[in-house]
Amino acid sequence: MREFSGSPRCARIYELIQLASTIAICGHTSPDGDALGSALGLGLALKEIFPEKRVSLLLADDDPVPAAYRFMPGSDLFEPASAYEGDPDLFIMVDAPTPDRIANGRAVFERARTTAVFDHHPADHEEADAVVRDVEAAACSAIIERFLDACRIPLTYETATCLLCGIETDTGRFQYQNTTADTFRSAAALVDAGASPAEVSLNVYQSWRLEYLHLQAIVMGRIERILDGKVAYSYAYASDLESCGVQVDECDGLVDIVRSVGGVEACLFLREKADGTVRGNLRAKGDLDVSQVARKLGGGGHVAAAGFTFTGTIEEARAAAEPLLKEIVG
Ligand SMILES: [Mn+2]
Repeated sequence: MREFSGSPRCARIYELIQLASTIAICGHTSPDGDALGSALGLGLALKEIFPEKRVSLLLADDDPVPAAYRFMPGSDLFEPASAYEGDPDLFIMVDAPTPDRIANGRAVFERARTTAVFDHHPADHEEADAVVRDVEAAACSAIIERFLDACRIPLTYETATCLLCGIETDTGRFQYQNTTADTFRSAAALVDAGASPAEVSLNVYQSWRLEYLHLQAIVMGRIERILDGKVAYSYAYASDLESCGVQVDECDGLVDIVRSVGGVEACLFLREKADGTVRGNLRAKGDLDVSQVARKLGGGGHVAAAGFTFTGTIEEARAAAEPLLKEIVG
């Protein structure tokens, strides 16, 4: 066994990895760059260093990997958790606080002999045998980078690219309040290992489909300042996505457009879903805690970036969220 210089909780997960012959790794439902990047970065590294182990990369949902993230090396290795029939020796949940956030992955989590978590979301309870939770970390991918470093598992171009994508997307290209010197230290280690910030940016932020940009124009055209100008608000109907020819998994960046309004302290973006519910995204630009609002509406997330799903119309979701936002913006 190699010498271990990480924290005791990291050491415990490394021990579980060494003991396991079959390992399944899964990130949260409706995966973003960090959920996919964390799972891939960890999975590719473990496959490389433990070729004798069977390492499976699972998707919480039955949907394919969103197009923007298919450039990540190994993204074709993902399989839907619903199609995974084994009982893995170890299930590693990444970028998700509790198994209720990993949709179909939950059943595999429950069948697994041992379980571990790497995550940076707040959690009110823990369900795994070993947990590395750092709510100060900008991205789960940064936690994985530190874990691999502590385990002295060398980074390859492939692993580093996936982890850099996770960090770059969860920090909004190093623009959000979660970006710290430690974030740059992790990113620097990944770039040293061969990852290219230009390659990640080109694929994630400079490769929009024209259809998406036209939807973005509609959302921009609807932005208004509410609550005495302290909150920017906009929305998209399911029919807008349909008329523009945009897929749901392309819409993650729309909230950032609303967030970019000068002088606001927070923003709310609502997107009507085909199933009659509304997905709400909240962002804070300063010290406000928008996760409180999301939690009161049945959702959750980080202090500065949170979300919820509302049953009803866009107008009803706005009416429910506005008074809760008023409480925090004063
Ligand atoms: Mn994340």
